[in-house]
Amino acid sequence: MSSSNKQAGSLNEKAGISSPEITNASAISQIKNKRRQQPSAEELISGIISGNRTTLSRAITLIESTNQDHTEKANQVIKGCLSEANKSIRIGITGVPGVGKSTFIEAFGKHLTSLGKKVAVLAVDPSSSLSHGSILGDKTRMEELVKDENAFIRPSASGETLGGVARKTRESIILCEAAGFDVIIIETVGVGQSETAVHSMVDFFLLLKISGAGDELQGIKRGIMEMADAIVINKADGDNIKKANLAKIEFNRALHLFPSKKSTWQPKVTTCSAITKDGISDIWETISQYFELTHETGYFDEKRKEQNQFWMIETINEHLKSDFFNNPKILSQLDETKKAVQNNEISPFAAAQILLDKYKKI
Ligand SMILES: Nc1nc2c(ncn2[C@@H]2O[C@H](COP(=O)(O)OP(=O)(O)OP(=O)(O)O)[C@@H](O)[C@H]2O)c(=O)[nH]1
Ligand SMILES: [Mg+2]
Repeated sequence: MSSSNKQAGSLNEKAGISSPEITNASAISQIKNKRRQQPSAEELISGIISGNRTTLSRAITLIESTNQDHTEKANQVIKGCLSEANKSIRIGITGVPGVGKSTFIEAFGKHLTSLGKKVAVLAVDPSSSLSHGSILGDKTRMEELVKDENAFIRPSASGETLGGVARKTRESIILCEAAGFDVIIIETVGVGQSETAVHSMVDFFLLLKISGAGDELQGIKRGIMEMADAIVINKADGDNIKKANLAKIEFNRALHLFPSKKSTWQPKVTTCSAITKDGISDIWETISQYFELTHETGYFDEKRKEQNQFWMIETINEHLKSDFFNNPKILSQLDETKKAVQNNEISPFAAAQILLDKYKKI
């Protein structure tokens, strides 16, 4: 074997297969062109509604695209899916890195599919544009769920702003619901403001914790405790069980100090192990109780309506902001104005006003 052959051999697993003689170039290019053709909005809508996961993935990619043509098509698809959506339960899951979110979602998701539910897992993780999506790297942690035909797992959209990433996730929820997924899980890492964004797009918000050195409440943001409909202390297995039970008592005590929720739901604290699966089915029981209560009181629909309004305003905010900061006339003056503010030549408020006035005239 010559040395060049050896090189080729080390780069390719298999030698290339030459084209059979009956294929001709024009037929191949025709097939390739057909594959390249993008499906129409109608085709995407009917594919999604029939539960085709490949079409669903394609449509989500369209939502995530920043190309203006794609945005218009994505909007058509969302519109077409809206009437089919809304029949799901949306659950937000947050917790600091390493708490066991992925392992928990694997165990919880498998439990749900074993009950005949269809589960979609989406994420809001604005940092994922750097880390390439935490869920993607999680394929090993969610090994079983990834293979489950009743589950759909999609990593976080990458984007510069939390608002942008969150909006894309929210639109993806609609498509997943239209595709027949009845439980939508939205995962977020418990850092930054992403919990607030996720809280505003789900029906039930679950905070995942682990028992610490006894001082459980230390370092927990009060706002997150207040948002939680359930606090689940994970890794309650082996030597950890006792500590987890003590943590449960402490969290329960703390939760009683918060004012009661508008939903009238009293947040629950439970323990579980995502590894041994102990306590996983109880969590679903708790969530089901929440849905029973909020459907009965009408709070479920009321909250969704409020969330829709919130997202409308958020979308306008995002749009205006990006339109302003991407405007060439604003951009050309922004640095200079920033410097003037830095040098105390002008107050930040007056400087902002000048730029805003300029923008309004554009
Ligand atoms: N003993 C025990 N270990 C667990 C449990 N759940 C998760 N782990 C372990 O904790 C580590 C972190 O779990 P992940 O599921 O990756 O945690 P995560 O919250 O998704 O982490 P990030 O994706 O980095 O935010 C892994 O080594 C898991 O095996 C559990 O219930 N018991
Ligand atoms: Mg993870």
